[in-house]
Amino acid sequence: MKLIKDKVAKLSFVALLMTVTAAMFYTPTASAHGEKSQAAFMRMRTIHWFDLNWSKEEVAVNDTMTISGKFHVFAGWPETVDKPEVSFLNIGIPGPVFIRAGSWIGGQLVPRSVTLELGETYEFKVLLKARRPGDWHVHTMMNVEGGGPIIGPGKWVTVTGSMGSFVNPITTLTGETIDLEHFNLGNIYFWHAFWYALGLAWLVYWARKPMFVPRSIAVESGKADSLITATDKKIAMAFGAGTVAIVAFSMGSTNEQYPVTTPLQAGLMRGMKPIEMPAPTVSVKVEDASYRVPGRAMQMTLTITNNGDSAIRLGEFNTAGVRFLDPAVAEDTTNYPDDLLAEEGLTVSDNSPLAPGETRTVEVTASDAAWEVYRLADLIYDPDSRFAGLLFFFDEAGNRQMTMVDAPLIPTFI
Ligand SMILES: [Cu+2]
Repeated sequence: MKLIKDKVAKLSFVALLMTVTAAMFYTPTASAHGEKSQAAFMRMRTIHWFDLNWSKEEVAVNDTMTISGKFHVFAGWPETVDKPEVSFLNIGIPGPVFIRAGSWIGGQLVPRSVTLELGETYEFKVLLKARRPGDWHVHTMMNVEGGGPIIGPGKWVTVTGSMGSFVNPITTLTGETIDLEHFNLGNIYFWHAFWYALGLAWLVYWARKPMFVPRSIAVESGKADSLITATDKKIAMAFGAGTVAIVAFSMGSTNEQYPVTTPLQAGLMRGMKPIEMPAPTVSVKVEDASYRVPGRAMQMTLTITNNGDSAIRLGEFNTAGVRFLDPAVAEDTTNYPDDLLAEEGLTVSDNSPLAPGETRTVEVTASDAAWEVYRLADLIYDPDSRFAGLLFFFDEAGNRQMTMVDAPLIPTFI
């Protein structure tokens, strides 16, 4: 009996060891950085990123790459997120592994916060210059004041080379070319060290003599004055006057060295130019929409009317950065991040060409692991069970048009 017990104990110990070892060696690659944990309805009902393009997947230190695309600011913006009156086009990376050499919305450089209008679609571009070697998951993102970060799709980009060779040269309006990576560092080190040393010198001057008990006794016995000698007073004056003199002198010399300086440039940029989107010739009505809990898919019943003059087919449904495609109609050619791309994720009950003037009600299923991986299934925990997304229709010539859908999304349970 005892033998069996020992054996069981030994075996379970081995099993435990194996589990621990396996756990230590299991390093899952994070493929999302923050967005998964955000409320699903917020991600579906704020900013829709589409037509994204990462110009490179591998880039050497000092080389540049661009992320470009479009984003639609959803008109049914959630109450708890402030309207994007003050927003900032950011990039989601773990620190400056790239530097942002430029960012544009509608062709306008946007180093400051901008005002975005609900319901509008904008074009953007971000120019990144590689700085730190590694594999980085690069996201587009929008910071909304009073709302928080709205994270767009992320894609892995590899930076090669060595960070030591990174340079960030700029030519100032006074004609000097400086490297922002190192500019003025020596000066900052010098002045901080200088003033720190001066503070230490003052402390050391007094700390040469006994500091606490003898002085306390002197003060208590009424001989406080004896603690500060005439020399002490002179030294104190020297420190005081010297500090003022050094401040005044170095201020003057700095002004001489940099005669032209401007204040920090700041302030909201209004009047961002949206894309003139052609009025869609297809109209879509969401009759109902549901998702199974638990499950990996959502279903919509859509009534589609083609008001244009060419037959159309539904090619894509895009929500929260996840793209569901019907492979018979649309194919991704942009190397969209795998984990967000459901190449065969969209099934339409009848996706035969819809002739001009025709109306058809179809069942659409958007299904992919991404629905669960990106926790859109977690809509069940949200206080507003509504979704929104983009539908892309293609005519016979391959022209695309976009329509917005937005409706309640009702869970169904087994
Ligand atoms: Cu990420």
